Amino acid sequence: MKEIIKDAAHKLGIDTIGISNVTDYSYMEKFLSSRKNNNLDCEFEDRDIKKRINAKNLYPDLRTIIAIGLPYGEGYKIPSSGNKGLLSVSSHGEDYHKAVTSLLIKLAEEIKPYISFKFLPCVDTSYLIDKEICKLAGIGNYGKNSLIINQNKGSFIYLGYLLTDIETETDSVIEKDICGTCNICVKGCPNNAIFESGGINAKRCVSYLTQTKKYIPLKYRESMGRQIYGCDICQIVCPLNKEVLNKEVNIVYSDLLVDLEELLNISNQNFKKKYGHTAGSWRGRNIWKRNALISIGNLKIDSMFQKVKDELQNPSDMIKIYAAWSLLKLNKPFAQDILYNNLKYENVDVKNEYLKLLEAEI
Ligand code: B12
Ligand code: SF4
Ligand code: SF4
Repeated sequence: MKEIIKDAAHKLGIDTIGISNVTDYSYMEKFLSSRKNNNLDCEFEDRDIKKRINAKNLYPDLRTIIAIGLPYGEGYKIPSSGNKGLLSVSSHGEDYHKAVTSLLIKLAEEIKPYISFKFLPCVDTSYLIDKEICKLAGIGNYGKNSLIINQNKGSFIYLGYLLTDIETETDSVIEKDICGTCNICVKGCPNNAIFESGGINAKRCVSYLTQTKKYIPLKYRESMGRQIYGCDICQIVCPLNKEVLNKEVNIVYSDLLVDLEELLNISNQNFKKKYGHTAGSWRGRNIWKRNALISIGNLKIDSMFQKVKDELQNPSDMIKIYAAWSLLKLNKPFAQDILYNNLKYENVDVKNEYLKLLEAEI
C-alpha cells in the first residue's frame, strides 16, 4: 500500500510526501498550554487545546495520515521597488489552500483504484497542528524559526495532508537537529520574535501583525516595514533555503508588489477582483488598508501626506488612528497641528488615541 501511495504521488509530481499513523499528540498539551499561558499564541489557533491534540477529534475513523509538502518561492528575490507595499511569497499566484487541497484530492483519486477508502483533506485552516503532523510523517523537522524544513526543499513548502482510514506502513520521523549553532533567523527577525532557543512569540511576528484585527502596539509598527501581508525574512535569510532561492527559474514575482495609493482608494469590489485569488486576501480590504497606512509612514512617502490626511475623515475609527500615526511619521509638526485641531470633534476612543500618539515618540 505504501508503494502504491508513493507511486501515485510521484505520478502527480509530488516528491515531498510522508506517511504517519500517529493520531494522538497529547504529549504537546504542556507545551501548548504554557505557550497560551505566557501569551505567546495567537487568535489564528483554536483556543481549545484538548481538541487540537488528537486528530481523531476531527476524523474518528482515522488510521493513516498521508502528508505532503508543496514547494514554492523558487528563485525568489525581494522585489526592489522603493515606494510599494509587499506581500509575502506565499501570496504569489493561486491561493495555496486551493492548490494543495486540489492536489490532495487528485492524490486520493489516484490511490482509489487500488483500495476503497475515505479521506479528509486538511490545509492550514483546520484546528489540527499541521507542522507536528507533517513532522511525524517524515516531511522535515522544525527550524529555530519554528517552520518545518525539508532536507531538499527547505522551509518554502506549504503543508497539507489526507486524514484516511487506510491501514499501511509508515515513514520514519526525522529527529536530527537541523539548525545546530546557526542563529541567523534569530538575529534577522525584524521584531525579535524568534527565541534564541528556538520557537517564536506569535504576537511579535510581523506576519501576525499584518493579519490581526487587534490593536498593534506602537513599538511594533516600525518592524512591519512595508509589509501588507505576511513576512518572509526568517526564511529568506535561512541558509537551508539558499538552493531554492538561488534556483534559476522563469517566475516573475512582481505581483507581490502593492500600489499603496491605489490600496487607499480601492473599492471592496475592485479589491476582490485584483487580490481575491491570493492567499492573503482573506483578511479583507480594511486590514490591508491599515497596513498600507503603516507602510506609507515607514517608507516616509511625503508625497502622500494629503492622501493620508484625508483618511482622518474615514468612517472607520481603526483607519483614522493608523492614518494619524502615519501622518506623524511623515511630518510631525504639521500632523500635530492637524490632530490637535481634530480632537474637538472626535469620539472618546479616537480622541484618547490621538492624545496618546501626540505624546508618544514617533
Ligand atoms: C497560527 C499560525 C501562524 C501564526 C503563529 C506561527 C507559529 N509559529 O505557530 C502566525 C500568524 C505568526 C503565522 C505566520 C506564518 N505562517 Co502560519 N500558521 C499558523 C497555523 C494556523 C497554526 C500554527 C500552530 O498551531 N502553532 C502552534 C505550535 C504548534 O507551533 P510553534 O509555536 O511553532 O511550536 C513548535 C516549534 O516552534 C517547535 N519548537 C519549539 N521550541 C523549539 C526549539 C528549537 C531549537 C526548535 C528547532 C524548534 C522548537 O516545536 C513546537 C511544537 O512542538 C498553521 C496551520 C495549522 N493549522 O497548523 C500555519 C502554518 C504554521 N503557517 C505557515 C506559514 C507558511 C506561515 C508564514 C511563513 C506565512 C508568511 N509568509 O507570513 C509565517 C511564518 C512565521 C513563523 N516564523 O512561524 C505554514 C508553515 C509551513 C512550514 N514549512 O512549516 C503552516 C503549517 C500552514 C500550512 N499548512 O502550510 N502562522
Ligand atoms: S515571519 Fe518575519 S517577523 Fe515572523 S518570525 Fe519570521 S522574520 Fe520574524
Ligand atoms: S536560519 Fe539557521 S537557525 Fe534559523 S531556521 Fe535556518 S538554519 Fe535554523
